[in-house]
Amino acid sequence: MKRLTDTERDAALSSVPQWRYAPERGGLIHREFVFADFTQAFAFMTQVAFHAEKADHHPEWFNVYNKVSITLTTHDADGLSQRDIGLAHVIDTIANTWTR
Ligand code: H2B
Repeated sequence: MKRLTDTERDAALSSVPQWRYAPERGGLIHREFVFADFTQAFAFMTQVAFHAEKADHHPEWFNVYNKVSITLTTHDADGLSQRDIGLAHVIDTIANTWTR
């Protein structure tokens, strides 16, 4: 999977406006989600995990109680690829069924 060019990246980022791009951290995107409680946060993580495993593209994430922060990057592309953008879209869709 190849890394997005600067132009491709700018276009892709505008399709996932709630994700922040962090070039200083090696070219990744990140977003924090807040749920009603731990049960909802973990249900969200479970749905994302099943999708990620099927797609063989996995989030780097950190959970404390009702918060989940997620980082997406593509190691073999050494930066952001279309797979990160695709996973961000799926994660947003899943989160929309849980967030208030
Ligand atoms: N997930 C993410 N987010 N980035 C990767 O580069 C990646 C992955 N690589 N999941 C995959 C697994 C790779 O290690 C396997 C062998 O396909």
